[in-house]
Formats: sequence, structure tokens, C-alpha cells
Amino acid sequence: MSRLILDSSNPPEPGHILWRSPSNIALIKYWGKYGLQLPRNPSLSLSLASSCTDTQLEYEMREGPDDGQIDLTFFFHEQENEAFRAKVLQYLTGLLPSMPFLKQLKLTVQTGNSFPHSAGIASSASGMSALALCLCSLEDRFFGTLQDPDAFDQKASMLARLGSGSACRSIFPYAALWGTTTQVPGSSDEFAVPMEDRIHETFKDFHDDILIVSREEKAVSSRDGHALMEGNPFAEARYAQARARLLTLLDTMRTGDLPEFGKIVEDEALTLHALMMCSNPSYTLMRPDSLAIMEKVRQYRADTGHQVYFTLDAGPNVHLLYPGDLVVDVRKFIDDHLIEHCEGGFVQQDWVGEGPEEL
Ligand code: 2P0
Repeated sequence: MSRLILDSSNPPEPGHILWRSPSNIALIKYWGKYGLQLPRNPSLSLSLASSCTDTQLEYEMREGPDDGQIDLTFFFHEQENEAFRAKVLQYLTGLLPSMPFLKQLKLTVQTGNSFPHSAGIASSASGMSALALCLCSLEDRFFGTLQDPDAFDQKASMLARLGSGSACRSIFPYAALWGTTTQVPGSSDEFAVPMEDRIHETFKDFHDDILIVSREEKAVSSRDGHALMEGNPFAEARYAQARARLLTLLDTMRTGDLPEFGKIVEDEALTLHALMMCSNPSYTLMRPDSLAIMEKVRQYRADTGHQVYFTLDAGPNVHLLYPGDLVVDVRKFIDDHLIEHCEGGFVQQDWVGEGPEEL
């Protein structure tokens, strides 16, 4: 591959790039990794719409000699943020061997989320995917190397993965699969692939209302949580289970079999939390209100026959998944019975979306 270096005698004009990228909710969970953010098992997610990050990357040619460093200023919601800057700087420095032009530039990142900070909603997937998309646009603007849209998405997904594993799934509309599986040709551990053509229409109009049980920071970081899988006695059985569940889930998502879909999705959420409970040290990230919500969702389903299911990320908040035609009934159920379990009565209403957009 030709080295991506800018010609300093003919520097680019200063400019900027702006991407909006969504969060995603895993149905088959990624929990356990090795090497450079490679997953121990394949995972599959729905791309969300309203929980997203806007990231603007501003650039101009740097003056002075090459000191091998990246010149980065970082704003989060219009405030300089040193902690985030250090994280992003480390990420960009890791990309220098393949993107050496980054150290020829003065870079300013301005970023912000559509959801309140400290709402307990993870922002690494939307944030890292938005940044990765900006980097791909920058590379393409300077060198014309990513003109093919599939090549662009694949590289954006790969770069997002290096920032945060789950972020690689946020690049695609509706649903994405990350990890090699024989069932989906072209699937890879290095990047996610789009699932738009492999899912029933019902999943393109799915809702995910996020019930915020607690806004507190997580007791364990994702990185530490993944690492705990290395000593977990159930790890190998878990990875085999995730692969088997994925195959069944792919069938249900193709045919639109909601009861079977929902059973796998709920089992996955409970398995993720069970794995954390039996790690050493162990974590119980669910709260009593999380359990109360899950019980009520199961009872509501039994009482009404409505296809409403729960899942959880690595935290106490409960995601309610249901098809769009139930939105009026389910929102009433939330208001009447679930909102009392939410901190400050906060619910982030979300739904399946069309993926990132360049603004
Ligand atoms: C997932 N989670 O599949 C799983 C399920 C949380 C629960 O991926 O260390 O922030 O950046 O690769 O992606 C959260 O972990 O971890 C996660 P890193 P990430 O969405």
C-alpha cells in the first residue's frame, strides 16, 4: 500500500468533516476479546437512531518540523476535555503506521452526544464510530482511497473496532454482525458487516426504549469486564453457546419469528449478567429495579400477548424491544408501570435507525 503522506509543498486547505453516528444494542453479546480487539464470539446488534454522537474533525496543515506527535485539541459539548483527549490521542497514535498523515495536521475534534451525559447510556459505540467515519472521510478527501462505498464502510468499521469493539457494528443501517460465522459469507472478526438484506421488515421498524434504572458510572469498565472472561470457568461453553444462539437468531430475524427471537434475546442478556456474577471478582450490575422491570415485562407479555422483550448492556438499564405497531400500548405500559423504576423517571426513547450520516 502506498504511504498516505501529504505533500507539504502543496498543503491542503483547512477544512472540516462532520459525522453523526448512532449507538447500537447487542442482541447476541460480545463479551470476551483477545489480541487487537478481536471478539471471542460473533455478535449481532440493532443500530439505533436517537442515541447518537455528532463528531466534527477540523484540520489544517501543521507548521514546523515533524516531531512524530499528533497535534490534537478535544472538545466535548464545547468544553475542552483532557481525559477524552488523552484517550483519543492514544487511539490516533496507534493508527499512525497506516495513517501517517495524521501527524502532519493540526486536528481539533468537537464532539457531543444526543443523550444526557451520565444518563448511564454507553457512548463508546456512537463516539468511536463517528470518529472512525471522520478519519475515513479525511483519508478519502486527501488521497481518494475510499471511493467505493463498501470499502469505505469496511474500513470505518475496522477503525471503529480498534477504538471500541462494539463501535464497529454502528456503521451500518438497521442491523450488523461482527465476527466470523459460516452462516454469513464475508463476515469477519476484523469488521462488522451489514445485515439489512438478511432481516425481516419488522426489525426495520423496531423500538428500543431505554429505561434508565441508574445514571451511575459502571462499577466495572468494559475493558476489565472483557478481561475477566479470560479466567471464567464457563468461558469456552459461553463462546460455543453464543455461536449456536446466533444461528437460531439469524433464522428468526429472517422469518420474523418474534417469540423465538425474544427468547434468545432475553437469554443473552441474562447470560451476560450471569457471566459477570460468576467472574472473579464478581459484579452484580443489575439493580432490584432492573429485576422488577424484567418481571413486569414477562407478566405484561403473558397478560396481553404483546411481543415485548428486554435486553441489557453491561449495566442496570433495561432496553425494551418491540415492533413499531405496539408503540402506543407499550409507552402507556411504561408510563403506568415501569417509569417508577427509572431514576428521575428518565426513559430514552429510541428505535432502529438507518445508520450514520455525514452532515
Ligand atoms: C456488546 N458490550 O456486544 C457488549 C454487551 C456490553 C455488553 O461491547 O473494550 O465498550 O471497547 O471493546 O465495546 C461493551 O464493550 O468494549 C460491549 P471495548 P465495548 O455490545
